[in-house]
Amino acid sequence: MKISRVEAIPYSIPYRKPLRFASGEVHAAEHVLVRVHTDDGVVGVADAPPRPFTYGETQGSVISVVEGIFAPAVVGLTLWERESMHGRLGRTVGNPAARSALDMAVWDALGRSVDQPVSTLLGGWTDRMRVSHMLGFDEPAAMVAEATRMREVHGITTFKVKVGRHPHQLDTAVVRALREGLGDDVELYVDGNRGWSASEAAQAMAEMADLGLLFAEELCPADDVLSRRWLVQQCPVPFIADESAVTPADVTREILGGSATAVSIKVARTGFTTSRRTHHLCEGLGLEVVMGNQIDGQLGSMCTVAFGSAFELTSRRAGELSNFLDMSDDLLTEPLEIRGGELVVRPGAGLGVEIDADKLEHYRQDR
Ligand code: MUC
Ligand code: MG
Repeated sequence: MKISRVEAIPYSIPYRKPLRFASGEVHAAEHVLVRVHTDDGVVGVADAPPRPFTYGETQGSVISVVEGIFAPAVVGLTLWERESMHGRLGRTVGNPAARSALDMAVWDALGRSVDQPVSTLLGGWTDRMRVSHMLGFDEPAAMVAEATRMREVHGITTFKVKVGRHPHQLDTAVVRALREGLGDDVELYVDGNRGWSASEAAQAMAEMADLGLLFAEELCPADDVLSRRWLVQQCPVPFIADESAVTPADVTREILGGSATAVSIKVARTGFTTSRRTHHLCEGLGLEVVMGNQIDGQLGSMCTVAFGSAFELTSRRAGELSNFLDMSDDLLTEPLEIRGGELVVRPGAGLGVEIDADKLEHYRQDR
């Protein structure tokens, strides 16, 4: 059960439809597949989606830190020694997607070794999550049409709307069109990816006051410290910290400082080991939690549902689990399916998914 080798494999899969938001846009899943091998032949996998516009990582930096620093730090540890691993990886700052993929691949390998699903090892609260679909920037009619199709085809009734454009009326018009087009039964919330100033955000929230929003997320930069607190104080719905609260220490700082009142947990940047700490912290503080999406493929989405379904708090709200629907292809042997607005944990050991060797061969970029 000792870790004997770690691989970091770059691959690229085009998106059918790019996702556009205030801090960037994604046209292809240029990710790194991390595989952890043990001396008794078990292989665990997870995915690292580098997001340079949020955390500064690139495919190259993920491969470099995994191969050069993280792999030598964990080879020789057993799969049970996850806290030792966490401590060793913690000696290197930053690199959240690289660290998380390695952590989750170890959990997958552990689950396979003991023949248990990762979600059971983590907590086993339920086996499914409701799905929230993220709507990227577009014209109001196109965004209403996409949401309508998601409801008809997949049964999704919760939508996160990307906002943060200028003038802000571009976005408030979309949210109004969604509410009018989809009716009162759908849940709507907004994510600004730091695109507005605090005063623009306050104005936009006032203009959307009658639209029954569930949450507001990162409407202005957390680095605008005092104006962000001013905004959060007057926000009529929970204000989610996403990219401003990556580590548990960030969560503590942002929440106690009055810069957010809810938290997005993304396993793509905190793995399972640190996400568990964040979950416990949020539970202790009495915060609402949303399972977020780092624009993940199917493997990353399976990791999110494995974690989100493991606890009552993380499965209470719909999780952001559907970005993979915009990809032209993926790496799993059995594609994920969102049915009745839900994504269900695969029953097998570990993450319950297998990588299709032919697809990986086709999309990998290191050959
Ligand atoms: C999100 O919730 O912000 C877009 C940028 C990023 O870092 O994650 C995505 C989704
Ligand atoms: Mg966000």
